[in-house]
Amino acid sequence: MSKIGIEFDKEAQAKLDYKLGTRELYPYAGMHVAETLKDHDVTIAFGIFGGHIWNFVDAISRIGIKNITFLHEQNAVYCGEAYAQVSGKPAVCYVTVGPGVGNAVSAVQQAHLSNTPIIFLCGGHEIEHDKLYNTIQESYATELMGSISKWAQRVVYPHTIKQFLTRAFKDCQSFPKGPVVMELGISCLFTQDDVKNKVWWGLWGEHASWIPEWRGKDTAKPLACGGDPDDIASAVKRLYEVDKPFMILGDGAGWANATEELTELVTLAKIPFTTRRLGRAVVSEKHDYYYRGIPPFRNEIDVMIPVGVKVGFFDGYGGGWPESIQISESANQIWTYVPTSTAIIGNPRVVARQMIDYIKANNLQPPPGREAWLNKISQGRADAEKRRRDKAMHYGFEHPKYKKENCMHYGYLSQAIADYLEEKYDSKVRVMIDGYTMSDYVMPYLKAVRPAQILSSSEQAGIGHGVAMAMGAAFAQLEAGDKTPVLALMGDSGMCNAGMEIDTAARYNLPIVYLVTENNGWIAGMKYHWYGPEWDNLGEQDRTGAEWLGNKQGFGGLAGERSPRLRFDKLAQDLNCYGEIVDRHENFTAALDRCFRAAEKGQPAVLHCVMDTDLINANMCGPVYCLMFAHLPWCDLPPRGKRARRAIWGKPDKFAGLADLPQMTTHDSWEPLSEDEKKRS
Ligand SMILES: Cc1ncc(C[n+]2csc(CCOP(=O)(O)OP(=O)(O)O)c2C)c(N)n1
Ligand SMILES: [Mg+2]
Repeated sequence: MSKIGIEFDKEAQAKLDYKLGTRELYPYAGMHVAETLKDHDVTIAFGIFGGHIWNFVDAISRIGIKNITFLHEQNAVYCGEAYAQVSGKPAVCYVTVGPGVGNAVSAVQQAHLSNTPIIFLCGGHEIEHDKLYNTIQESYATELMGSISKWAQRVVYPHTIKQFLTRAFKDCQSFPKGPVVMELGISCLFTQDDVKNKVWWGLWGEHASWIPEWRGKDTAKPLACGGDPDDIASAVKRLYEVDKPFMILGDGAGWANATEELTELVTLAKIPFTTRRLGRAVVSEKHDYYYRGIPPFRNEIDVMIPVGVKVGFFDGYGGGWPESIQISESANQIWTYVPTSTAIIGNPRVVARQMIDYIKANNLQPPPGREAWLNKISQGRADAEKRRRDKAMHYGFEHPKYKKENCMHYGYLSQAIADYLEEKYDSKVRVMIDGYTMSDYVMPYLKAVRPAQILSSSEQAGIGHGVAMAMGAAFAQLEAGDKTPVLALMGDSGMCNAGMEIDTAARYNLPIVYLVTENNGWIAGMKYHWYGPEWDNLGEQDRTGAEWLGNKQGFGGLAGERSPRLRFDKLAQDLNCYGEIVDRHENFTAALDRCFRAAEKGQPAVLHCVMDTDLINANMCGPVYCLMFAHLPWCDLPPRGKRARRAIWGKPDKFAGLADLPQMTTHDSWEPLSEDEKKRS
């Protein structure tokens, strides 16, 4: 056992020639924090120190927990989120009061949306100056974060720290999981423990608030519940009546650690399935019954079984779903807009086991029509895979544009990445999804074979999180003895947003490859669809080349274009990472391989990929974005914007004026723009 601080070591204290507490603060608030973390098997904590929190940051280290120091609080918490998702344990993140709390907001919000358990510890200013705005670093974490956490608590007395923190560990892991904010302010630090004797005269003693290891060896484990046996029976019976069930494994299935049980269930009951987010590869995506996404013949599905799925925006709120059997660990995530024959509240691992037991006890056999359904699914999967590969190759190095120009196509890269990961790593590499354009192309190509393999910003749909999430995934893997490199798919602007943090990845020798799809800014290609080549639809002052405050701007618009373009490979090299740049398809895989080799040796790598700047995420011209751009007058739209708007919203009950125009079809977002299409109208 490594050396621990003397304040945690009773034997060492006995040998001291003075009484602890006469020459220093003892006991102190940080001790209670550190001891509670230790009780909950915490091994690592992520954050940035500050005056108000040194007491617990130091204690965390002195008790033997590893501190990871970041450059920006946002990244410490993003890192914690991925660490929790990969390790299955709550992450501990800490920030100082004021600026630290402010900087952490986006990431705490994301963890709240992704239902990830985080113990978020922050400092607090002294209560006696509340709302006077006359002290240093005033912040109100409980108010600021009240709506983006499961529970936000200001702890005032040191003797209550263990009680609140122990409860925080229990609550953050109960479904729906989420971050718990604990503000441990100056009052906590400088009030002495014996205040309880002064206030309550010690009426209830220590145990009234806290007992050590309240659940014995299970203290750190999440609580789990099973389903109502009557609901289990009716769900299983229904599954064995119908020919064409389809299961969706979501976040809740991932958190439940249900690989063994769910694999047995889908195999035994012959249920085709797809996987979402943290549910990806809870059952391997190489399983025979796997289908990527919901099949195009979805109308044939007769019973849908969402398991731990947040049926929301990204599922079209379940619109058009048939009868469903919903399984979730919390009533909070049983969706009342989904037509439901049975709703089971229970941990997916426990519920799957209950269902298996019922099937076996009753010796049930799937109906005869099930085989044809399974065949259809597997044929559909093979066809879709072939279609995807053919399409990617069509835009590969034989394509005239990429023979001629030094830039690459997102579709080709998607296939090349998936092939590389399969060939070298049996598709076991964890992938962080960040770059907006790349995310649209790459998702169907990635294959996952182990849980928490494809991580994203979930409903937050942010950018920049991938830099530190890759670090969290790497820390969790390394703790488990797994040195497989982690791949972060970054957009160039997301990389600018958070990319200095690769310095931290380098300091801790993390095996990460940052693949940056550089397209000269924030989706620069959108100008050809909605604005015009010179950002013509913006005000004069924002157009390309406009003069402003006496200076001629090299570029204009909204995308942050620049000339010369940024060089992430050079930035990486200066930050002690490996860096390369690649701009041709035929050189891509070898460059990617060199980056993985560097990462394997513990040097984070950055692969700057020069992309075709014309290409955009298909959603930019899909129904939602066509509405987001519906304010731009038709007469001002470039050709692709016109086509998309006419094709999607040109309906008499929507835009009657559009409906009167001749019909148009939307373009394929994979197809590079022609010179004509780059014109304004
Ligand atoms: C934090 C945050 N700010 C703004 C947005 C809105 N947004 C969505 S995608 C995008 C552009 C992303 O640019 P980049 O990271 O370069 O990726 P690209 O799509 O260009 O590949 C923006 C600004 C967001 N999702 N998150
Ligand atoms: Mg970009």
